[in-house]
Amino acid sequence: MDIDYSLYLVTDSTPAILGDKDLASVVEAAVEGGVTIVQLRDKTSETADLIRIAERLLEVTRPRGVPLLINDRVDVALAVGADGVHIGQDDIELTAARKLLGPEAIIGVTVTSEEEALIAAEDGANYLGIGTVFATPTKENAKSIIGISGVRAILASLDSAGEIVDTVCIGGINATNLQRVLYQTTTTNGKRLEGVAVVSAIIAAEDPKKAAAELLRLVSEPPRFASLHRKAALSREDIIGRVPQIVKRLAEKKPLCHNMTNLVVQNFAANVALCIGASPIMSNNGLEAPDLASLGGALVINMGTTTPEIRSNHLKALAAYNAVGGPVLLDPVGAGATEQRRQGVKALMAGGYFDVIKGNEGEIRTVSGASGVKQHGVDSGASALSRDERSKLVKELAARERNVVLMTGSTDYISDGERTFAISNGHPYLGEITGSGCTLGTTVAAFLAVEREDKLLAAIAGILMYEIAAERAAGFANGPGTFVPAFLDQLYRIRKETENGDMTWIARARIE
Ligand code: 3NM
Ligand code: MG
Repeated sequence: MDIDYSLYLVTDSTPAILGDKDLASVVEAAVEGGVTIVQLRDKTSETADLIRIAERLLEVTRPRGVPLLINDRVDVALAVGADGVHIGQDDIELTAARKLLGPEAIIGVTVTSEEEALIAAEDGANYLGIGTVFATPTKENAKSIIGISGVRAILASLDSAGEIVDTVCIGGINATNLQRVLYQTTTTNGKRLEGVAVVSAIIAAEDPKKAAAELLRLVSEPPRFASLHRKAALSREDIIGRVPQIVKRLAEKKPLCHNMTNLVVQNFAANVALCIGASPIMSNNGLEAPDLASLGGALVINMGTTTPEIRSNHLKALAAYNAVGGPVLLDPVGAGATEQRRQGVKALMAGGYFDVIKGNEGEIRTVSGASGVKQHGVDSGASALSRDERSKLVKELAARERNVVLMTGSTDYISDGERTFAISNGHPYLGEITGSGCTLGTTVAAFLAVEREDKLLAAIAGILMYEIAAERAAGFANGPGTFVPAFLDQLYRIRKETENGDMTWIARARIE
C-alpha cells in the first residue's frame, strides 16, 4: 500500500478548536488545500452520530482519493467502510483490529517510546503516530512530551532494528515548527518521518484550506536554514587557506550583526563587531526582528540577562530569522546556574533552530540535557570532563541538533556532528575580562552571515580571528585592563592586514 502521509489531518469537534464551524466543511476545505490523509477523532459523540459524521467525511475524502481512518472505533470503521483505524496504546490490540479489518485496512498506532514503536512495527502497523512532540492544549493529558530528540530516538531504533514502517509525528506541530521538526528528527542514517499530523493548525485555522496548503508547502520544502551541501572534508590546510578569505569577505560585505545580548556587554560587543568589520545593531525588540532579518545578517541570542519578557522577544526574533534562513547563534549564558535559565534554554530550543550553539563546558552540558551541572555564576569554572569527553559531547550534541556546537575553554571544541576540531589559540586574559565569551558569539555570528555554505568553517574562521587577536593583544598589555583596548586594536589590525593581502597572522592557528 502506498499511502501519502505528508500532511495528516486529525479532527477535533470540540468548540475550543472547531468553533462553530461545520466539521465536514472544514475537512473538505482541508482536503482541497492538500491534506493527504484524514482521521476522524471524536471521543464524545454517540455511536449513531459518529457513524453519520464518518459518512459525511467519506463523502468529501473518497472522491479525492484521500484515505479516512477512524480513531479507536473498529466498529465504526467497518460500519461505514472507512479505510482503516488509528489506535492508541489503551485501545483495541493491533492484532485484534487487523483480524477484524483485514489485511488491506490501514492501521496506525500511537507510540511514545522506542519499545512501543518496535512492538507496533513488528505487529504489522501500517504507520506509527509518534508523539507527543510538544505540549499542546489539544491533548492536555498527554502521556509524555518527548520532544524532537524523543522522535529521533524512536526513528533511530526502528532503523537499527530493520523495521520498515511509515511514521508521522503529532503534538503541537504548526507552520512555525514543522520544517525544523522534519529536519531535526532525521537520523544520521537518513531515516525520516513520512509526514506530520496536526489538529489545531488546520481545524482551528480561520481558513483551513489556506492553512493546509501552507503546511503542505512547508512539508515539501527543505527549511531555509538547512545545510544542503555535503559536509566536505576539511583539513587543517583547507582551514588555513580559506579562513583569511572569509575574513576578507566579511570586511567587504560588512554584514549586519544583530545582537540581542545582555546589559553587561552591549558596548563591548558592538565594538568587537565594528573592529572585525561587521555592522552591529543592538536590538532586544523582537517586533523589529522581521525587518532586521530581511537585511541578510545574522542574529545572536544571548541569555546573559534574561527575563520572561526578554525571552518572548528572543522567540519572536528566532522565528523571524528562521523564516528567512538567517543564521542564529545561541549563547546560553549561565544555562545551568538557575532554574529560570534552565527553563529558558528549553523554551528557546523548542522555539526554533539555532545554526550554532556556543557555550562553556557547563553551559553546553546543560544544553545537552545533563542534569546536576553545577554552575556558580555565569563564569566557566573548572572542567569536569576529559578531552575525549568534551570532543564527544560537542559532536553528539551537534549531530542531535543538526547544527554546529562550539564549547569554549583553554582548548575550544567545535563540531557539526561529523567534523570535529580542537582549537587552542587564545590567552588567559580572555578569562579575566567580562564579555569575552559573549563577544566571541558576536564574532562567530558575523562570520555565519558571510559563509553560508559551510557553517562549521564560518565558526572556525570567527574563533581563529578572535583568539589570534587576543594572543597578539596580550603582548601589548600590562594586564586585563589594557588588554581590552589592545584586543580591539588587534581585531581591527588583523582585518586591515587581511584586506591588504597580508595573511600571515593565520600561521598562529593551533587547530587539530
Ligand atoms: N494525539 P495539535 S497529541 C490527537 O501525542 C493527539 O498521541 C497526540 O493536536 C499524541 O496538532 C494530539 O493541535 C493532539 O497540537 C495534537
Ligand atoms: Mg485512543
